[in-house]
Parts: sequence; C-alpha cells; structure tokens
Amino acid sequence: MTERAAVKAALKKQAVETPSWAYGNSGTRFKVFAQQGVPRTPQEKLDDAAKVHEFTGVAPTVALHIPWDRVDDYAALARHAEDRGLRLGAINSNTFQDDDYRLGSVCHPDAAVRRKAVDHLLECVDIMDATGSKDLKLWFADGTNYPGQDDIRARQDRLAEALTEVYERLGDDQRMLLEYKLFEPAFYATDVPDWGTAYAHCLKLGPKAQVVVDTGHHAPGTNIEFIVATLLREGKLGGFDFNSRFYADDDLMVGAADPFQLFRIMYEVVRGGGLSGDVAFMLDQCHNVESKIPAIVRSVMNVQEATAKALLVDRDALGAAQREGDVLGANAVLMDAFSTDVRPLLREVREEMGLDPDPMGAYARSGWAEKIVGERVGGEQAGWGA
Ligand code: LRH
Ligand code: MN
Ligand code: MN
Repeated sequence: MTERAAVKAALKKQAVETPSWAYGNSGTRFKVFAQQGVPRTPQEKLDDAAKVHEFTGVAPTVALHIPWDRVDDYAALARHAEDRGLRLGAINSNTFQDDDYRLGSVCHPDAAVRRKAVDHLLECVDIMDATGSKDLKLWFADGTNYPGQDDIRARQDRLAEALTEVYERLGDDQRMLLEYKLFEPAFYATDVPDWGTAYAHCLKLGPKAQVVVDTGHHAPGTNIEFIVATLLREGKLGGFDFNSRFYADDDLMVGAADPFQLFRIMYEVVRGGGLSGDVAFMLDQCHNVESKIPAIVRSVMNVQEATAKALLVDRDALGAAQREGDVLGANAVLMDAFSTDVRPLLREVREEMGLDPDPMGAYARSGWAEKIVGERVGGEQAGWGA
C-alpha cells in the first residue's frame, strides 16, 4: 500500500460517536434558544444522527444520556438505531440533576444518597446489556464549594467504594470510562478533578476501567496532548469527549477554537497506536445558537481533518531530526503536516466510500432540515434535562 493509500484506509476506518444531547435544545444558564425541527424523542435524535452518518460515513454510533434518553424498551431503541444503520454507543450516567445530589452523589456524606447514585449507575449497566453498548461513561459533578465543607479524603474513599461496586457489575466485554473535570459545578474541590485522580482509581479497579479526556475540562494552557500520550502509554486512554473552548467548558464544535491543539492531540493518538485500538472518539458538544445537525457534521469533519494531518506527519523525518537534536527541523516536520490542506484528500476518501465529497452541501441539499421543521410540530422538544 502506498503511504497515501494507508492514510486513506485509516481515515475510512476511524469512527466518531455523536452525542444524543447535541441534537436537542441547549443553552447557557441565561437562555435556551429553542430551534425549529429539534427532536422530541430519543428516536428522533437517532433519526438526525442517521443523517450525520449518511453524509459523513464515519459516525455510526450515538451516545445516550440517562435519564435524558429514558425509554421503556431499550432493545427497541437499539433496533430503531439499527434500522437506520446506526448502533447505540456509550451510556452516559447522570447523577447531577436531582435535588438529592446537592452535596454530591457517590461521594455524598449520606449513605442513602450514595446508594441511590450507585443504583442509577447499575441501572445504566442494565441498559448497556439491553442496547449492546460497550461503554459506561461516568462523570461526577461531585465536589465541595468551601474549604472544610466535607472531608476530601473520605470522599475519595466513598468514590472508590461506589466505583468498585459498579466495576464488579460490568460484563466481560464492557468498560467503565471515568471522566474528569477541573471545576464546575463545584468551585473549591472537585472529586475527580484531573487525569491523575481518574487514572489512580482506574488503575486500582482493573483493566476494564479507563480514563476519558474531555477536551474542555482542563485549566487554560494545559498540555492535553501530553496527558493523551501518557494515558496511551499506560494503556488507560478509554476515549475522548471532543469539543472546543475559549474559556471554560464551552462545549463548542471540536476544532473550532484551536485546530492546532486538536492536531497535536491526534498526532499523539496516531503516535501511540490509539487509532487502531479501542479509543472511543466521542463528541460532547452543545449547539446553542447554530443549526445542530450541520454543526455536528462540521465537527465530524474537523476530527477527520486533524486526523488526516496527524497521519501525514513524516514520522521517519521527525524521528531523524529528533535524534540529531535538530530542534527547528523537527518542529518544521510537524508544522508541514499541520499546514497541509487535507480537504482534497478527504474529498477523495468520501468519493471512494460512495459519499458526496461535500457533506455540508449534501446535507443542505437533502431537504432533511425542511422536512423536520414541517413534521416535528407539537410535543415537547428534547433538551438538556428533558
Ligand atoms: C460534564 C460533561 C459530562 C456530561 C456532559 C453532558 O461537563 O462533559 O460528559 O455527561 O457534560
Ligand atoms: Mn464530557
Ligand atoms: Mn463537560
């Protein structure tokens, strides 16, 4: 295989998982701007996700968030997905939208609240059994706002206990993906604030526990690609929640704020063998003011562009420059790849996959946006928390 053919083959194989909640209405704490045609049910979210997959060819799975996507029959929901060429992906737990969780969920000082939270996590594994999902994605809003509010160390013990119970419930082919976040909603001490804490818990739990890197969950200036390289080296990178940010957890389209950072991350993924392994490339975004389906199509394309550039890095030339201590030469090799216009290559990839080379244009011409605005009248639109 020529090098170009190998790059194209890798791009055809990469899959990006889209989040059900990105298809629903969202906003900031100031205002949610409802959009016309937005799904009212988990099934309609899947209908929209099917369009993203139809036009990109590389978005075959959809992550669910429980209880936002609660249905009576999860096996039937999985069939709804299959009928549209999709599969259900990670099941995201939600222990942050209940009054009982004011002081935390699995780290709460009251054992009864912890029990309720763990039961929810166990229910999420039941749902995975019904949907065939492989990954349980855990993010805890737990933390404290004031020094002394609770015992930081005891909260780690409670967290470990809860994670162990859920870990033991996992099937042989199921994983637990633990997501960290520096701050928000807790503003003094978050209980899983960073990759080190997540890694320490996952290491103790065992091989089925891995870390999720949400690209919006770090302090400004954090070298995320270093974290990615380290986790991959340790066999503990479970996946990404991709999005981009200018300030905090902005949840903007991945690659919009800093395409160079996304390239650097994807280079470490390629370098560490993460493209051919089990790393889940998930989006975790909200489209508050822009049209949702095209924004998700664009996001998938941004991941592909960063991946293509990462694959184009001349690793032999880079290695030689690094060994010779040629600082500028090594940097130039990386920058050459980043500066390459990979859009013609991706157009070729899409044509070879039998797709329209222009997914954004193809979606716009498809009439789907007009159809859903006309059809989805009445009922309540889905949104964060609905
Ligand atoms: C938390 C988070 C986590 C949630 C999602 C809705 O900020 O990134 O992944 O499940 O947002
Ligand atoms: Mn996330
Ligand atoms: Mn987030």
